[in-house]
Amino acid sequence: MTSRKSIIITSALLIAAVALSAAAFGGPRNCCMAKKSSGQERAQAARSFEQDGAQTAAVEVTDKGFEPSSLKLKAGAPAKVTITRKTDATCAKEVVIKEYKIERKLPLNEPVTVEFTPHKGEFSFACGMDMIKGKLIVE
Ligand SMILES: [Cu+2]
Repeated sequence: MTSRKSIIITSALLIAAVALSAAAFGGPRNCCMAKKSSGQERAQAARSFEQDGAQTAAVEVTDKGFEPSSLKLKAGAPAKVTITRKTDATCAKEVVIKEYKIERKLPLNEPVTVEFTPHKGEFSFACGMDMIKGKLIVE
């Protein structure tokens, strides 16, 4: 093999490797496949009340998904749920609560507070692609 040929082969291999890794890690559709169900087992309830009767809860987006992944709220009282995205490692860069028609972008490390008055039932909140999920339990 001449050295010229091996240079050509080496650069062809490099280009192929770059293209492959771009395909594997590039698409936002791939980003939360691996994280899909993690965080679900760690369901904890988080609830507190402000003096004016509004209930507040805080959720973080970590590499495990939404933490806690389950929130308990009281039906009929205004709720303020603050979501802070702490990681770039998942695709949960926005939060969607379909039942309450809420869709908000989650800038990194910036608390975003959504307000709604929950009614009784169980509702999900999720990333924009409905892959990383959490649960609202309203009693
Ligand atoms: Cu997603």
